[in-house]
Amino acid sequence: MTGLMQATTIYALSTGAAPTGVAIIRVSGPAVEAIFKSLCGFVPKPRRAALSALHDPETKALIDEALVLYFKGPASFTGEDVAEFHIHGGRAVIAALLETLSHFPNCQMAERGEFSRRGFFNGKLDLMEVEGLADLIAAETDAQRRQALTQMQGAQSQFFETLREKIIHAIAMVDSALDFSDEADVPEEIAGAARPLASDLLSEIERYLDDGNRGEILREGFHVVLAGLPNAGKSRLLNALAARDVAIVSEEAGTTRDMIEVRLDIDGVPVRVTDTAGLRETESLVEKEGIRRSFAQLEISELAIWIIDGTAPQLVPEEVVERCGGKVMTVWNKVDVSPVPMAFVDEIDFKISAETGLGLEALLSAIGARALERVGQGEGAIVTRARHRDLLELAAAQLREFLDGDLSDTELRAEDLRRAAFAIGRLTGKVDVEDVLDKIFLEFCIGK
Ligand SMILES: Nc1nc2c(ncn2[C@@H]2O[C@H](COP(=O)(O)OP(=O)(O)OP(=O)(O)O)[C@@H](O)[C@H]2O)c(=O)[nH]1
Ligand SMILES: [Mg+2]
Repeated sequence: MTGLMQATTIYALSTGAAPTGVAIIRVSGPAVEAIFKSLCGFVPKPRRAALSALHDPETKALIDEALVLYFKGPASFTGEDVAEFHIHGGRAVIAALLETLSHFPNCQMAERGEFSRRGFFNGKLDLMEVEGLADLIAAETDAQRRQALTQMQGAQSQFFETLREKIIHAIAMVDSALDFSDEADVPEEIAGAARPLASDLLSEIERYLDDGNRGEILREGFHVVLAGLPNAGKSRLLNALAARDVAIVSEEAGTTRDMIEVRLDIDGVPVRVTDTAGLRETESLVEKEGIRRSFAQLEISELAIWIIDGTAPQLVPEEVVERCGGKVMTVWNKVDVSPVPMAFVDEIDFKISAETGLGLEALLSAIGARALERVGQGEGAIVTRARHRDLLELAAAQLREFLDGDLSDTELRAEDLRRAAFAIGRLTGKVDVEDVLDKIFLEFCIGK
């Protein structure tokens, strides 16, 4: 596969949608030096910026004046020869250079994530690092940026590599027992010596897994659901939190049916707030479906905010308490027209007016505090995706099999450990991973 890929040279626009002040077109592959010679008339010194006119090799017409950079392989992002053309970011300029590049033999437009994919195959970055890079590009808040950067720099990869080496060490211990297979009890004793090691490894993995999903929640955003009876002011509150008009607000009960989500950045922590359909008995099939979805959202949320309509107050329904347990926060709305009566004072966490903005700041910082407590500032999470969790769980299950298994069957026990090592190896891509590659690299936009 690598051989085939190296035969082609790929190119793509690596910067955002035109027009921009500067646009960067990146090229990777064996034709890079030939391209420099044709377009610039020379090959720039590696890693030295040079100013050059770019000429179409066929018509000799001037395309643009550019800053050109050469990264000679393997000291490049992809591990191959890489060129960067920093051109003026106008649509026609970009189109002209891309068109010119397409005329070079074996030169084609890169697919999504193809630069990173080549980097992976050439050993420039492992899968955890690739995912970290994808997350860094997607990061919207500071905590997300920090988490992604740590992963891209290989912090988790190192943990997993050490873990895998220790498992391999345990495998070697069990395998060596096979040499004594004709002597009574000796193999069992030798293989048994690997048990404390496996048990330590299991505890370590369990520690990584038992993190309240903070890394994954930080990637996706801490999920807050606004729920309440119709007309409580959920949509008004969503608009106030988003500081723009995202949801329809109306005095008609049953306005909202579809989930509406806004993403907030509260002191660097990403928070997703979902507005839902008001919960009530209804004959409308559409509204019923909306309510079913409201409950589903409430259940998967990290924080459920129950909004009480101050002008027609009712306590949190039993069903909501049962389904959401300790994650319900009760908010009295419309305090501008209905102050909280004594009977409700102890029942509510916050009083606000979504209309006038009263109390919103306190509510927002309480949401932020909950989110921060749950996900942290983007430091220290080992597991940041379901993929990591699944593989670690698989490895843990295999270690348990080993610990619970019959030691006299040495070959089977070695196989348990081998499977555990394989699962860990798949995290960084040390072992055969074809099936996950497409999924990971397709997350990228073109030019990454
Ligand atoms: N006075 C006052 N009115 C409010 C306040 N918040 C919302 N309202 C009004 O209450 C009515 C209902 O508001 P919505 O935000 O549409 O209520 P909802 O909870 O989204 O309702 P559904 O989508 O039908 O479930 C509208 O007429 C709002 O203007 C508030 O803090 N004070
Ligand atoms: Mg609504």
